[in-house]
Amino acid sequence: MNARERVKLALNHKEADRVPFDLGGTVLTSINLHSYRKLRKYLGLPQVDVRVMDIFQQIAEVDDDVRERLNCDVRNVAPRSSATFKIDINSTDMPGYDFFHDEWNIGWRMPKDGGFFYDMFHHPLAGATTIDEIKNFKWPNPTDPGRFEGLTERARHIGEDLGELVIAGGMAAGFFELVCWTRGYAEVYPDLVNNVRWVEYLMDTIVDIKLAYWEIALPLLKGHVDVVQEADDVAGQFGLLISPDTYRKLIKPRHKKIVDFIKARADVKVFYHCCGAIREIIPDLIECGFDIINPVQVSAAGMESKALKRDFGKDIVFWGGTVDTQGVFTDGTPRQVRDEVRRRVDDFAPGGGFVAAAVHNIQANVPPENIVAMWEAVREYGVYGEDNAPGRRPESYWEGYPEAVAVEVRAATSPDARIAGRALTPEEAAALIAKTTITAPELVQMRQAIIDGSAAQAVAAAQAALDAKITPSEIINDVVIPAMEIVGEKFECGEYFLPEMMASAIGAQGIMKLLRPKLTESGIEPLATAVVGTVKGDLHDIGKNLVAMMWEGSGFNVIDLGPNVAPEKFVDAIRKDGDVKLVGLSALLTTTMPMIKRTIQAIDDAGLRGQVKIMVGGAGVTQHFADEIGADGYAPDASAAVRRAKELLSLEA
Ligand code: B1M
Repeated sequence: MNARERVKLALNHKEADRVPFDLGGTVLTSINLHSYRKLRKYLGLPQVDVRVMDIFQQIAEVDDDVRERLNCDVRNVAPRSSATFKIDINSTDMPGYDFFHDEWNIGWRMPKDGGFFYDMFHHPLAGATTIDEIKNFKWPNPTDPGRFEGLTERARHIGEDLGELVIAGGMAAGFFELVCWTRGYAEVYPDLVNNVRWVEYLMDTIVDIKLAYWEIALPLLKGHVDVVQEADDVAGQFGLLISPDTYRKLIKPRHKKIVDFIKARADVKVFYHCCGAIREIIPDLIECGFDIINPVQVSAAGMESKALKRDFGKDIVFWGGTVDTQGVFTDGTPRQVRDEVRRRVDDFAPGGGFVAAAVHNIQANVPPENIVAMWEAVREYGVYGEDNAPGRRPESYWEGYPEAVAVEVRAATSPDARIAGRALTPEEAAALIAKTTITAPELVQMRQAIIDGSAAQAVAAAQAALDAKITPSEIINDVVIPAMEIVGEKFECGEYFLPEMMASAIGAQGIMKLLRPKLTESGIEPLATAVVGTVKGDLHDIGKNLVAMMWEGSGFNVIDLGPNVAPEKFVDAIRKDGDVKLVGLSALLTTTMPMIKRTIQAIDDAGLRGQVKIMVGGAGVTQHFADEIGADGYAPDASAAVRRAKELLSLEA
């Protein structure tokens, strides 16, 4: 049986000779350049000029010698770049960074010092308000002939000469990802609440570009390609980023359109990549026609492997999920990695429907011995056979196996999980409203506008309240803060998601901006001054922004240093303001979590530790981690971050 036959059996929910293994088969199951070099050395293979598979993510094209050694079963066929566009990296004009603009005019940069990836710094449609701006935007040409050069021949070679499974990537990322990248996350999420027509127009424009590409590519690939790859991140660590309703109304119909379009033109399976806690929409993904999900982030809420297989294993293939990359893969011993893989193989592999791969690209901090331990364990425990196969092990097989892998499995079973969210009951909502005592119509209107995420109306109502001689402190204490508490409750119980919360926070921020000069005039102080940022090397800023907005909406003066903030910048900011009482450090990557500790150390070394309380958070951060590194507080989400900040500073909650 060759590799292609093996994977095809798995994709058809049948057991082959063994579980197929993927490393480097897609841009989402590959390996960071640094860890790849280390892996080659560990395997005793000669150092080579490592080719970059994806410049943005700085991942390696896995060479044939590694593929042979690790018996990789999948290979990617990707379009070439357009004949009229070439990436031009500029290393001089942005101090501290290499940067370039891609063919969507999205700006990407990578820190020269200690950077592992390129990340976005420019969103070309940020600030756009009209549909004409979308129409007149210079979109890439999906039918540029350069893209299709040699596509058929390369796919044929992989499938027929090499006998490996052929997976085709598209001309760009997923449609919703491109919406986020061209517009900017900070604007897209609120758009989903109060600029829906505009954002739908943008979605459709991008879907059409993608389909125009597939219209030409699929006839060229037909008969040679087995899987087509799509991706759109719509989930975080503890739940979906957008509500299931928003997914169903705005994203799902377009996903279905793309899948139908592809399947009408080629007999392929469609692979869907979405990080995080997606359990709630797996039935929707199945309805859309997706056949495969990746990366199966088993450390996210509700993504427990056994339950996923039990509930969805007949209808969807799990491609990934073999080892928790937020915990055991980086922090564990090879023995722990083997134990984790053994458990995941036993959960996912019975009856086929499983392609073993790490959760997402292997990051720069994963030791090579753990990568090899993962592979060995897949080979050892993933053999299908009569007696000792996954799902058919005798009792004795599990003797001596640890009850649970010693390394913490993060959110999967966490009480912070926000899956299966529910709306506040009318009684709960009424009880929250009853806590506020306002009656003036401007204030009642303002409260409602904040809760509904109607920023312009909220600010207009605040202006009307000022005109009616209502004082700024009444507006803040009786309306803004209680309204944001209600928003926080709705978020925590799972009624509100990122878009609703951001839209509300924008309203609250707008009011605070309006009131700030008046507060200064009347000598009214903010609750406290806070400095917040995502630590150096980490460019995830959606969660940090939300925390900053919620703090601001709750009466704090917030100095937001942005993403990728070096320890000394935090120190400078604390010194410069002189009145900072709270420092917020956010990190989402296991590679950058140690930077939180270094930042705390820098604040300590500068003699400022006694002056501030330090709160930490982010997808992989836990209370346990916070305690270990000596932070004063941790919060799992932005709403809890407000409560925790007030507790830390002994302010009235
Ligand atoms: Co990335 N990413 N990403 N990513 N990304 C994660 C974090 C990942 C868990 C996905 C996965 O494994 N499947 C993974 C990390 C794995 C690991 O650490 N081992 C990962 C990876 C690997 C990467 C890259 C390395 C990909 C690659 O290989 N190149 C790359 C690195 C970029 C970099 O930082 N240098 C990368 C890039 C990106 C995008 C650019 C595409 C995008 C970020 C866009 C942006 O932020 N501007 C992105 C996204 C969107 C995600 C996921 C899908 C979602 C993160 C998010 O925005 N959540 C994420 C999956 C996941 O989280 N499981 C993933 C929504 C947000 C509201 O939640 O940020 O958790 P969160 O914030 C919450 C709480 O955590 C808390 O409150 C917030 C609001 O409730 N909180 C705090 C946050 N900070 C706090 C601070 C506090 C208190 C609470 O006190 C101060």
